[in-house]
Amino acid sequence: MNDDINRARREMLLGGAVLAGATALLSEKAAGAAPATTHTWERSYSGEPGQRALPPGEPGRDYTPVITPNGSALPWKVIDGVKVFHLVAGEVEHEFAPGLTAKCWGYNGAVHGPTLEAVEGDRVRIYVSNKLPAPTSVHWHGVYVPNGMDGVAGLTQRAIQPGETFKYEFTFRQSGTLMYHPHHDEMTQMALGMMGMIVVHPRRPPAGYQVERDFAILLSEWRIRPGTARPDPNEMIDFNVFTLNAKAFPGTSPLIAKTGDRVRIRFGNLSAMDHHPIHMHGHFFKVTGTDGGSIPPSAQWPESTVLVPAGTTRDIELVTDSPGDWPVHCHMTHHAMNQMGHGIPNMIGVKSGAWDKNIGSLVPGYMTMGQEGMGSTGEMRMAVPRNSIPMVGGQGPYGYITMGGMFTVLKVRDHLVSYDDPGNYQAPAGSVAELAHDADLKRDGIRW
Ligand SMILES: [Cu+2]
Repeated sequence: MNDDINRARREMLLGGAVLAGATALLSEKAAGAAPATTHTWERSYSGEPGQRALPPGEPGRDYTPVITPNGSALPWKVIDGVKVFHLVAGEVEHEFAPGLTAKCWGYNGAVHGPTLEAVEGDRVRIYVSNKLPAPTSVHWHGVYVPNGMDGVAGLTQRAIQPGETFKYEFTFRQSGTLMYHPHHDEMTQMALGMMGMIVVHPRRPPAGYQVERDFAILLSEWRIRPGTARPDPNEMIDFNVFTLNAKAFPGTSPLIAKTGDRVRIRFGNLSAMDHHPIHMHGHFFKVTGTDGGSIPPSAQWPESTVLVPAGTTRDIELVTDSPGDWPVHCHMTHHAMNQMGHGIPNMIGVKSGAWDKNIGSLVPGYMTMGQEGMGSTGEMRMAVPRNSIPMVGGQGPYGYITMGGMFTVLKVRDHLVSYDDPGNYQAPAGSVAELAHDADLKRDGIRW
C-alpha cells in the first residue's frame, strides 16, 4: 500500500522535475509517463549550495503579486542571480484597532512581518538581524530546505544572539502558501507577533492559477489584559484578541473585488492554541492548497467555511458572483469579538431594577450590564480601561456591527475603477430586509 503511494507520488513529482533538469531518482521512461498534475517541480534534494536555481522570477512577467491586507511585501534585490531579502527582528508598537496598541515583537517595524514572495526555482538569500533583547531564529514553515537552513535553534543552528545577523540561503523547490516564524522560545516570540507569510508562485502556472485578486491573511490570537502594554505569552486558553494580519475589526482592511473576479485567499494560522473556521457569506469556494502543496481539482469540493488548523495554511478560490458587502469571519463566536470580559457572571434574563436602585444609592452611577446580552456594550462606548477595546465592533450603514476580532468584509461591486475601498454597498431598492408591512402580515396570515 505504502509502496503504491510512494510510487505514485514519485511519478507525480517527477512530471514537474523535467523542468528543473534531470534527477537521478527515476528512469526517463517513468518520467515520460508521469502526469504533470502538481505545482511541485522538484522534490528530490541532493545538496546545497547553488544547484538548480532558475533565473529570478519577476513580478508582472512570472506572477501577479499577492495583496497582504494591512501588511506589505518584503522588498528584495537581485545580486548575482540570487534574490536577497533582509528581515530585522525587533520590538514594534502595534495598533490592533483604534483604541488598542501594544508593544509587540515583529520584523522590519511591522507586526506581523512582511510577506516574503518568490517564484519556484528562485535562489534566495535571507539575512536575519536580531534587534530583540533575546536570541531568536527563523524557521521556514513548510519549505523544503537543507536541514541546516531549517531555523530550529539548538537543533539545526545556534540561536541568533541580540546584535547578530545570520544568513539563510536556499532554493525554493516548490510553490504554495507557506509561513515563517521563530523556532526559539516559540511560546513567547510567536505570542508577541513574530510571524509572516511566504508565497511561492509556480514557475509554470497551471491552468486557472492566474486570478484577479490574490490575498494573504495570517490568523493569530493574543492575550492582552485591558489596560496593559504588552501581550501576555503565558496565556494558554483565554485569548481575547483575535486578528487577521494582526488587526482586529474594525481595524481590518476590507477585501475589494469586482463581480466576476477570480479571487484567491491564502489563510495561514500561527495561533498559539486555536483552529479557526473561516466563513464567507454569499459565496462558495474550493480549498485548492495547503502548506503541503496544491490539491488536484478532482479532490476539491465546495465549502463556505474552511477550517484553518493551527500551524497550517489553506488556499481558497472562488469567483465573486454577487455584489454586496459580504462578511468573512471566524465562526468561533468568541473569536469574532474584542477583549470580551471573560469570567463575568451570566446576567441574561436578570431583572435588576430594584437592585440597581439599591446599589446606586451606595455606588453613584452603578448599572448592571448584560441582562439582554452584550450587543449594545461596544456601541455605548462604556468607560473602559485605558488602551482596551472590550466588545468594540464598528459602525455599519444600518447600525452598529457587533462583531470584532477575526472579521473583515469582502466588498464585491459590479463596476469599479480601482480596487480602493468603494465604501458601503448601495443595495437596490426593495432588496434589503425591513419591517414587515401590515398588508404583508395580513396577506400571509402572520399573527403573534
Ligand atoms: Cu477562530
